[in-house]
Amino acid sequence: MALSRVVDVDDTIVAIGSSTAPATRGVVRLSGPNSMSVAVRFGIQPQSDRRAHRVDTQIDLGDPLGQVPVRALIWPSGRSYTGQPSLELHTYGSLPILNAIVRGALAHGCRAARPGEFTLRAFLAGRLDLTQAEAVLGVIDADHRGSLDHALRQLAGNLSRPLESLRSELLDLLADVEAGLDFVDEDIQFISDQDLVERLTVIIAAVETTRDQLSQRTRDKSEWIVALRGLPNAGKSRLLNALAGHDAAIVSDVAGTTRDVVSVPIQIQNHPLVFIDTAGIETVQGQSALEQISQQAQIQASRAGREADIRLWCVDRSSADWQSTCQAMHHQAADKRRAAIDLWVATKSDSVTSGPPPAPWIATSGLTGDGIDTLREELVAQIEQLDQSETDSVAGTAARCAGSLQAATTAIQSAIDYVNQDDGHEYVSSELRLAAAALGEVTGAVYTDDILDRVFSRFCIGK
Ligand SMILES: Nc1nc2c(ncn2[C@@H]2O[C@H](COP(=O)(O)OP(=O)(O)OP(=O)(O)O)[C@@H](O)[C@H]2O)c(=O)[nH]1
Ligand SMILES: [Mg+2]
Repeated sequence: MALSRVVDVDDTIVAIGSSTAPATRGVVRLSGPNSMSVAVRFGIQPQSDRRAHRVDTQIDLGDPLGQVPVRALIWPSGRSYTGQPSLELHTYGSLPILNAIVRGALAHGCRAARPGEFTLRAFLAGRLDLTQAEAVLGVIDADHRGSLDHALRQLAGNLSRPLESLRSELLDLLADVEAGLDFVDEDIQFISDQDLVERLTVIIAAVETTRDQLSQRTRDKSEWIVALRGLPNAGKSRLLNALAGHDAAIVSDVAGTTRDVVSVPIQIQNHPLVFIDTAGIETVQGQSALEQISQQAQIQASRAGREADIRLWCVDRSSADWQSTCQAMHHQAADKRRAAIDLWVATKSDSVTSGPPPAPWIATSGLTGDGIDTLREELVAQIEQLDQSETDSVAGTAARCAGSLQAATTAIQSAIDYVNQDDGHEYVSSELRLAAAALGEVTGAVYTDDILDRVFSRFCIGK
C-alpha cells in the first residue's frame, strides 16, 4: 500500500462495513467531504443542522433490485468516527444489495476505501491513538476468529497512558535544556545537571518497566471464560460437574436449582478455563421476594453469557420439546455484544434411543460421562484458535512497540552519559529529542509513513 496516497483525506471513500458473509443486516460506510452530496444523490435528505441523525427511507438501486429500505445514519459535520462528514447505510445483509450501493456511491464520485482507511482517518483526526487503532484491528479479527478485544484494549490502555506522561516529562526537560542553550554564554541553567540526571534516571526505569510488562503480556496466557446456558433442568450443572470431575454445583430435578452464577476453574490440556454455571433461562414476572431473586438470577445469567468467550448451549436431548428449544436457544445466542464462540450441547443423551443429534450438536451425558471427552476436545480446538489469534495480534503491537521503547532507552542513556561527561547540552538535547520521538511512535503522537503503513495495511477493507 503506497502510503503517500492513503494519507489523502480529501476523497470521499466508500466500502461495505459489515461482514460479507450472509447476515441479517449489512452496512455501507462513506466518509469524506462529499458524503452529504452523495446522500442527496441517493435521494436521502440530510437535515441541515449539524447534529448526527438518522433517516429511514428507500433508495432505488435500479434493475433488478429496485427500491430497497435503508436506515441512513448521518454525521453532517466532523463529529463522527473519522472526524469527517460521514454516512452509514444500513440495510439487508445481502451482498448483491450492498455491492449495488457501493457501485452507486462510486458512480456518485466516491473512491473505494483501502484497507483500514476509515480507522486511519480516525487516527489522523485524533480520535484514536495508534495502539487503540490496533485494538480496532483486533476486534475485526475477533469478528472472524473469537474474542480478543479485551486483551488488545488492555494492552493499548496500559501502554499509552504511562508512555504519554513520560513523553511529556521528557519534552519538559528538553525545553529546560534548550532554554539553557540560548543562555550558554551567560552561564544560566534552567535545570541543574544533577537534577537532570536524576529525572532521566527515573524516566529510563519507567520505560524499562513498561517494556517488561509488554513482553510479560505477550507471554501470559489468559483465562478463557466458558458459560453454560440453557433452560432450567437442561442438565447444565451435572455437565459442569462431569467436566470438573467433582461436585462443583448442586444438581437436582427441581427446575431452577442454580441461582447464583457458580464459577469453576478447570484446566483442560494445560489451557486455563473458567466455567460459569448459570440459572436456567426463563421469564419471571411478579414482585414476590422469590420472584425478585429469580429475576436477579436471570440478569446475572444473561450477563455471564454476554461476557463469555465461549458459550455452551445445553438442550435436553430427551425432551419432547427438543426442536423448539433448539430454536429458542439459537435465538438467545443471537443476542451478543461481542464475538463469542457458541457450542451446541445435547445433554442427557443416555436417556434417548434415537440416533445422534445432527451436527453441530455434541451429544453428552453427565450421568455416564459419554461425550464429555469429545466436548473437551472441541473446547481445546476452539481455544487453541483463540490463543493463536490473540498471540498474533498482541505480538503485532508488541513487536512494533518494543523497538521504539529500546530506542528511547538508548537515547536517554546517551543523554545521561553526555551530562555526566560534561559534553555540552547540544548533544543532550538531541538525544532527548530522539527519545521523545521514539516514545511518541508507540502511541502515534509521532508517526512516519512507514509506521502507519505497517499498522494500517493489516486492516481489512471497510474498517
Ligand atoms: N439421565 C440423565 N439425567 C440427567 C443428566 N444430567 C442431568 N440430569 C438430571 O436432570 C436434572 C437437572 O439437572 P441439573 O444439572 O441440575 O440441571 P440444570 O440445567 O443445572 O438446572 P437448573 O440449575 O435448574 O437450571 C437432575 O435431576 C439431573 O439428575 C444426564 O446426563 N442424564
Ligand atoms: Mg443448575
